[in-house]
Amino acid sequence: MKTTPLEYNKTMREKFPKNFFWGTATAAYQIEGAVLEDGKGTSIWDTFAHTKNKIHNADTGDFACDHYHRFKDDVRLMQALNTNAYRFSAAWSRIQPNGKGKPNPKGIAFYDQLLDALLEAGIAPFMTLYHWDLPQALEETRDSESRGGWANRDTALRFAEYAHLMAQHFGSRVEGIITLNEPLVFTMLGHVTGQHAPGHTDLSLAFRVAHHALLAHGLAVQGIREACKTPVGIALSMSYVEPVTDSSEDVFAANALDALMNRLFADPIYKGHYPPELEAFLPALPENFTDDLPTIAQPLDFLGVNYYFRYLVQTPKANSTAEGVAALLQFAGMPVEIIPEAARGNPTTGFGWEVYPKGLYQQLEKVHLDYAPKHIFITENGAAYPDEMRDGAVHDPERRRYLELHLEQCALLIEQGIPLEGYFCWSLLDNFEWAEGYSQRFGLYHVDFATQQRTLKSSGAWYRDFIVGL
Ligand code: IFM
Repeated sequence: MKTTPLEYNKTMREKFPKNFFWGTATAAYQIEGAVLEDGKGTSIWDTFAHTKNKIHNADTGDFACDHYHRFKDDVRLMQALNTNAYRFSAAWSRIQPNGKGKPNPKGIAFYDQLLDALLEAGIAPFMTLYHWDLPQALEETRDSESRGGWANRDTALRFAEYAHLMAQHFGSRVEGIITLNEPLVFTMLGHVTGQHAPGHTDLSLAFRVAHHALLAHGLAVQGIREACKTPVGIALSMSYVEPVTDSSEDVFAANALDALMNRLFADPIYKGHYPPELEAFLPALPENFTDDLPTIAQPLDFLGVNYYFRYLVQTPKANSTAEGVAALLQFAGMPVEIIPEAARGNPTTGFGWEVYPKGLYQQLEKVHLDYAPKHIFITENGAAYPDEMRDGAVHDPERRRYLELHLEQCALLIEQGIPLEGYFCWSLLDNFEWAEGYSQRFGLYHVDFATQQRTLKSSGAWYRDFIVGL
């Protein structure tokens, strides 16, 4: 007899353990708004979003989802989804307006109240300390060679102080602390391609920035451990990288891209060295960088993986001029051509990203073999589609299917004994999608940004029912 979709979902749901964390994820600048309230300092994203021609439609996060004023209602929305966990980030410049010194009591009070609401609702909080909104004052603090922000080593030391104070104050009430979100993305888009804050386009900065982010992470882990016993991890963006053929050239190209996209941060953290494939870049690292490697390689309690899509690559067929990350590799004699998503024959999301659930399995299996993290969480997974409100409802079957297919891979990973212990859907709400402004909607709840009305999408209703095994 044929299994109905409902029966199929029930069987799949049963593969997840009882204590699995079912969550949603957000980030401060993308949802909070209130960018100048209660003593908050400006961040590089406040500055960047107000710079001409940087953001689609000149959108900014000034109001975003107004979560700063609506967080209690938003926690009720999480409860209505049956989630038992929530991943959010703290805005560093709410806590330390200039990135250093005494904490701002009103900034602390906001996250205290958010935690109260979450704990009262029975939702386990996972706090990310840095989701890209560096205090502007640190971007302007220069080293002896006039380098600011993450290119300045001092930023790593400031981050460690901030992490320590956050752990002292909030540590005992959160389930997990995530030091950095997707350092690769803020390194590359913020410093190489210039699409994200602070908007630099300097290939030579990339490895310096990456190293300081890694050092910031390592020092922060030490500081957090001094202050509390809460589990600590990091959230890394990872995409399975596959060669088009198994020719040695294509495999070489895939390894090079994998080293840059998946191992630039994970290798130093888990193995204490940079990926051997990236040797050509070692001269771009700060002098004496090897002295920092033991600090960077602090043992972690968990690894967070943000998975959205894969890369399909080959060695370039003709002499091509590459851009962004591919240009970095080409520069080091490792030419890689990424096959356009639309040419791969699989469905793509509204953002143009290939829907490739199997890559989630393949990448996590690889992570398990390469690094053996004690606990793994999918700290982000989700899809943007051009949702439309019709007669008061948003019907988004493609997002539902995306979630279903990726959760199916999670169930398979669990069956294989890979310690996957939580899934955080990106995102709770439609929100400010960085350079894309409000044009890309990732939420399980639709947000009407003019009225701030939230409406559960049909994918959200599916996730809600799946969580309780309906
Ligand atoms: O919105 C972002 C998030 O801030 C970081 N990870 C990817 C998401 C979708 O692009």
